[in-house]
Amino acid sequence: MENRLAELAVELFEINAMKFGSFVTKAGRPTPVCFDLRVIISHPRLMKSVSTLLWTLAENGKSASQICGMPYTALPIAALISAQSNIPLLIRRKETKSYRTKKIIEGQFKEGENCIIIEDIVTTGSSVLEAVKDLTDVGLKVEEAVVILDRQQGGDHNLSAEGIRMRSLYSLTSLMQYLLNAGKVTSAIVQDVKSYVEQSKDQLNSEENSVSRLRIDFASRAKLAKNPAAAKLFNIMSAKKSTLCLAVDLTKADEVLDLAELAGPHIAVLKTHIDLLEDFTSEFIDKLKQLSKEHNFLIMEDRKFADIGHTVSLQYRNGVYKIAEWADFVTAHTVPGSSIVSGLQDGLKGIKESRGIFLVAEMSSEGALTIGEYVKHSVLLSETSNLVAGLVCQYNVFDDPGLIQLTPGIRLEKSRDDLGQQYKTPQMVINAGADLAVVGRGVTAAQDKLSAIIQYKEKLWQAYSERISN
Ligand code: 6AU
Repeated sequence: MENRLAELAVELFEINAMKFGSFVTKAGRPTPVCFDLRVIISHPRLMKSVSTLLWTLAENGKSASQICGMPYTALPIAALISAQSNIPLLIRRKETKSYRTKKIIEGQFKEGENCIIIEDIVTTGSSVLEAVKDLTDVGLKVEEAVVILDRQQGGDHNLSAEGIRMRSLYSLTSLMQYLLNAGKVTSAIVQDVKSYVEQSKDQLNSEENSVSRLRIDFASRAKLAKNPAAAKLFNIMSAKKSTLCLAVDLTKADEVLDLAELAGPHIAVLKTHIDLLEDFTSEFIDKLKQLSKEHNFLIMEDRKFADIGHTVSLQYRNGVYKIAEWADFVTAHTVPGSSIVSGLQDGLKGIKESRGIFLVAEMSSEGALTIGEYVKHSVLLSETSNLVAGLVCQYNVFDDPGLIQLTPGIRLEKSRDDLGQQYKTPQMVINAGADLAVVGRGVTAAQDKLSAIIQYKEKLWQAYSERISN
């Protein structure tokens, strides 16, 4: 293997798959080396060697029943591996065809099949992680990625944090050593690349130390929260050792109150859809508020406001429910833009208690349109007002440790319901950045509700404790 890697390194150099000098990366950082592995497709013999070597490297891959090649360079290589190994190929589209006929993974497969990813170059690992998300969303399992080159910019670390083992033919350092041994580059160039790799590591360490909210405990994050209700919630989660937000999607007021009484000591938040109640009264609210004081939990009305500022202000403050008067938190869609926040702020005139909004950046339902730029803009919107307490999302899409990630779609087993809801396990959501975890039918449909509540609370807390100590 060693000799073949040494030969291949020289061959790649000779077809100009890499260049040395002063370049700038897509992210705007200077780099002494740049790669264009696409040129390999013009050299069929090289294509064959690369695919054979990659497949030799794959360990678990051989038990995989699907291979996914990343467009563009790794796709034809994956096709060769597929033909040689007789394992079917999947293609992950870069763009979906359209919202209606959205099919991001092309090829035939069954849920639960194991898939290995083939990629050409990994920098931070974000492209591979996006592919992992799409593949797991359609029910495939991914545990391994084999790549030609690891640029040593945190990809290995980021992938293993998500449970993906990466194997690479070359690291930037080993590639340079092969080229130096073959007399293709000078030791000055090797030194340049070495310093660049070291600098990148320092930068990654400092970025990680400064922004990773996932490693900071809730008590410390309480001090970083700009929204007072969010600070209060961080302290409750910390004191009660609970990240559980119970979704009481029931239709009778007494049933909600009974469950609130039972769950109260174990939950951080009780989440209502108040318009589900067939027998709503203001006494119900008084009793719920009383229970929230007694058991130290906060109340979230999952209203998902989504209209113009003037309308949401009225919907928040007036009508039958007068939500602003009793809900510590509400949820809101970001589709109207910044007026959703100013409208809700307007609805709070005269309210003295601290209140917070959770902006819905991503939804848990299959085929949700909350993707790409929509998510990014929702995160930007969260930075515009201290009324925002956090974001509703499925993945770690923001850095601010003072904001709370609320993630719904949780059951003990990865599964789905008949109406598009998609569930992940407690550990999966906490690893994907969830701070506050929404469980609904996992509890409301359980025979023994109290033991279900305790089981979810403990599993979630254990995953959180592991996350902050790792
Ligand atoms: O555990 P379940 O599926 O019984 O309930 C999930 C709860 C429901 C949904 O209205 C809510 O979580 N939800 C939310 C929010 C904001 O909480 C967002 C979302 O994307 N998906 C989702 O299920 O009360």
